[in-house]
Amino acid sequence: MAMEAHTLFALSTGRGPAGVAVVRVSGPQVQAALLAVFGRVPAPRTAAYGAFLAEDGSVIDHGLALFFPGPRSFTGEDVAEFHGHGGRAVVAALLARLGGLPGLAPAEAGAFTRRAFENGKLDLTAVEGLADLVHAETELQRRQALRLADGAFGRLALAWRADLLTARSLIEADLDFSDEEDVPGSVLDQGFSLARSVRAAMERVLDDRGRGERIRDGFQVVVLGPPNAGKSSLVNHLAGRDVAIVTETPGTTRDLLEVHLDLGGLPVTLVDTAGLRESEDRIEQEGVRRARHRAGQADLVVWMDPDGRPPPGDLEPGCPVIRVRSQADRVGRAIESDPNRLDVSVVTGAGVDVLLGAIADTLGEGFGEPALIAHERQRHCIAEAVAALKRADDDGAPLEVRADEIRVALTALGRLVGQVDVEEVLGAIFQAFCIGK
Ligand SMILES: Nc1nc2c(ncn2[C@@H]2O[C@H](COP(=O)(O)OP(=O)(O)OP(=O)(O)O)[C@@H](O)[C@H]2O)c(=O)[nH]1
Ligand SMILES: [Mg+2]
Repeated sequence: MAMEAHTLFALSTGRGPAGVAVVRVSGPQVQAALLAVFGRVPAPRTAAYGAFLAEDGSVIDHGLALFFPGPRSFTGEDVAEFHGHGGRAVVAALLARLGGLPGLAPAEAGAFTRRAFENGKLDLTAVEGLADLVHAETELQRRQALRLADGAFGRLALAWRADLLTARSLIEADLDFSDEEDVPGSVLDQGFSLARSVRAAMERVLDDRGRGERIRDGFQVVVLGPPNAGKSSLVNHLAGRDVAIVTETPGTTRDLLEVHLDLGGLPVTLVDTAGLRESEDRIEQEGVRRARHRAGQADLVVWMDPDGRPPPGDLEPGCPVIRVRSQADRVGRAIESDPNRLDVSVVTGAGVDVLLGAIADTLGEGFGEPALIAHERQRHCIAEAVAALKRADDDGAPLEVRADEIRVALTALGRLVGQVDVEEVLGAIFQAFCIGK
């Protein structure tokens, strides 16, 4: 006899103190837990008000209880929610009470979502979307994660899968009957042309310039320039707080300093760097080395120079560069105007909005809409399927081999939605969750 799964419980809202805290319970002992703590099982999916009772019958708190009978619940099992006051002692008492009930155990991070996945409520891409949604910080991240969590990718994968199954059965029909005269050769063609159209659809999804991963992980914007250009001053200004030390001494910044910004929905990591110059100082040399290295990984470089000079020729970041003449408020400098350069002063604030607009425009080109692929794992599965379908299309290869490549593509799709080979990826995916989700 299989051991019955534990009934899990956890605080699902953030650590208090807070106005309200939600404690979620999932598993076979949910009704028993409601009876013990709440004195009754509320009508399904309807909030009921009452007392949460300690073991000795004293009142822990007053609040709402809800009952979601499985399988129509988040996890697919019976689920209860207790909405109480979000004080730490209230939550601790309620959790202790649940922990004292037979068959109940505290949930690990992601345990509820894992059950939802195991009970077929979510495919693996939706699980990843849900993790992203919990962590989403900007509008674009939220929209992208929501689409994934809603199963948009999973549904597409299932449609591809259905088409590939049809393609395979058409091709295998031809294999089985190839001795007979009356099977029209076009069945084979139909099969391969269906597989080709699935491959084309997959290639369109892959061809997104890594947009989804970018939206999820954020863009790297690296601020570079000679010492004293005002790089740290700009980073502080944009961050709205004193992240970096600013002094009139050139060579102040040595370490890379990062701040996270939300630029009109685009998640941006802004990196302050050491001023680029030849130096005898070992620490400064290392700072300059790190600055150059980071520039090589940037999505965008903001090059600042108070004299409006362009970046040195040996700096080729391989990404767009926005040129800024910094400290534009300082008078008495004859600077030639240059349409490819923005004048910015953090003292007066002049030009800052234009700079922000330019950063958002450069990064945001083609980023108006979220992409479907947001995880390297997803990209890998689809790329594998595409590669197999390419091999399937090689009409020099034996038919059996070509049909088998379609099976390989189907396996890759199965891996994408979590129908095959899940164990190896599950740990990594559920680690991204917090307790109570
Ligand atoms: N007038 C004026 N002064 C500025 C402006 N931005 C920065 N400064 C001054 O320029 C000096 C250098 O500023 P930082 O922000 O430390 O320059 P940095 O590029 O980070 O310098 P390093 O870290 O040494 O490479 C400081 O004295 C700032 O107050 C500006 O827009 N206008
Ligand atoms: Mg600095």
